[in-house]
Amino acid sequence: SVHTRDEVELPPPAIDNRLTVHPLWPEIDRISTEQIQAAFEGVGGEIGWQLFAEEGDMRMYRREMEVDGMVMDPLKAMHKVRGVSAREMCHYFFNPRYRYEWETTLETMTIVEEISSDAMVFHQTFKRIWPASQRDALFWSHVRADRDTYAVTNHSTTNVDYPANTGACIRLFVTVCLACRSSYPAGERPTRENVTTSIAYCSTVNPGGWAPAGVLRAVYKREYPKFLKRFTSYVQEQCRGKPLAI
Ligand code: 6CM
Repeated sequence: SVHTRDEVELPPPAIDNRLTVHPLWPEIDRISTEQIQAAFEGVGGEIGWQLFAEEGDMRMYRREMEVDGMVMDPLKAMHKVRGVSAREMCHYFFNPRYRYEWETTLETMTIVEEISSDAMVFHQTFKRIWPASQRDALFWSHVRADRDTYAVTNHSTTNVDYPANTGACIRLFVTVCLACRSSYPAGERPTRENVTTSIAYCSTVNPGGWAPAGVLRAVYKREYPKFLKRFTSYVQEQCRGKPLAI
């Protein structure tokens, strides 16, 4: 190539290489991409999805699935929330400083690793549900903007400092995706007053060890709608009176 004396090499673009060189990155990238693509795919016409909760704009579906007698029902929820943006939703879901304020099944949360500003590893213990043993989980969490979608993906991982099934807890395995899209009237600027965010929340939990199917399904049926209603109204409350972050 021909260079004149005045030309200088440009520095590389500002990428966060703490994330891209991390050994978990290929998995984080692949699973997040898959989850976000699947999140808004319909459940309506598909065989096996049953609507189990409906309230206002919220609809929750599950597919009954058992592997070796353990309940692994995939769950999918759709919701519409006014007055908050997709970005705000994901900010409050990802950021650990708010988690105890909306997550009611949580007993403890520890930050295991801060991979980058948009990826972390968490260890969490959950409240015990009688008559099953207490559960814990170790998962990475990643927030990203992907075209018109903001999303947080959580997926179980391992860490030598947090071995599974050594204490009182049984390790559960989770894949969760909260995907959000904002909309506002064509030709208008987005404001707190005219913005609506569509949410797709998908969750699959493998309980990791014996838990009575009936109890587990009853807990999910009660706790997932409670979580989504509580979390969305928490974000609305947090955002009230603040400028819209789009
Ligand atoms: O997605 C949710 N929360 C995130 C932040 O905490 C994260 C959590 C994933 C763990 C989901 C596990 C739920 C199981 C809780 C019940 C305890 C199980 C006991 C089993 C023995 C009978 O993605 C919101 C999760 C809302 C769950 C209702």
